[in-house]
Amino acid sequence: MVYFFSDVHLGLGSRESDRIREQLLLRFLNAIAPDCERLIIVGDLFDYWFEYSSVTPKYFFRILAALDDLHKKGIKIDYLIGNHDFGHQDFFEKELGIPVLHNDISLTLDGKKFYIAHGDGKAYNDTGYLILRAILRNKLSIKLFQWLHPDFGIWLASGSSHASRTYTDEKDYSERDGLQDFAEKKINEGYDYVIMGHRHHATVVHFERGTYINLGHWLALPATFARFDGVKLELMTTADLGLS
Ligand SMILES: [Mn+2]
Repeated sequence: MVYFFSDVHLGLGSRESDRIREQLLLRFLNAIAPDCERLIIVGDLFDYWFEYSSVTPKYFFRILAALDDLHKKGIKIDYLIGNHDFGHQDFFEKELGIPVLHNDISLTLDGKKFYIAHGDGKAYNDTGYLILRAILRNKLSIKLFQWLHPDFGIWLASGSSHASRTYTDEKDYSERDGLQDFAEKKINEGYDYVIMGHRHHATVVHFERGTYINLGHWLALPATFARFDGVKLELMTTADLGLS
């Protein structure tokens, strides 16, 4: 089985409300471990992530330990970053052995072609956001950030995460959904499945030649995720696994 999830946004809101998401994700990782061969995280696992040469955000250690356990059990994990959790250096790669991917993924699983993207920058009129993203992810901005005290730096990072949310949330998706149109384009190029997150709206759209799934989010329960069993891709909820 290959599992996909996105938009858990760990670190969002009060510590108490965040613990609910954290516990659910821990139970989810535990529940899928027996049959999971590969886990693909499709962005915004964290509401903010910013690391220094010797410091990482402290509230995420249980999740990091759980991912480390899965990886040690031989489960391949791919972590595609989103518009919130982009401040990575080498911690995931070096300490956990989990690659952090900065670009969309194209891969073939059991003969099916998958196109996987977080989804930011895919809506219409997203040029302003793409510029903001280029600045935030710029190597020099990240270097300058390194000189700030971590408490201040992470406070700023969670602030820019808020700005990113406000920016992308205020997008008018009502007339046409740029993500869905993007998915349709990819399917017409020959992909069987397109998987994205970011919109916080779980969706399954069947086109003539393929299917688009938006993974939804973990900010309300039950949380949503997708599973590919080698034949079909399904959108599921944590309630389907007996978790709520
Ligand atoms: Mn996002």
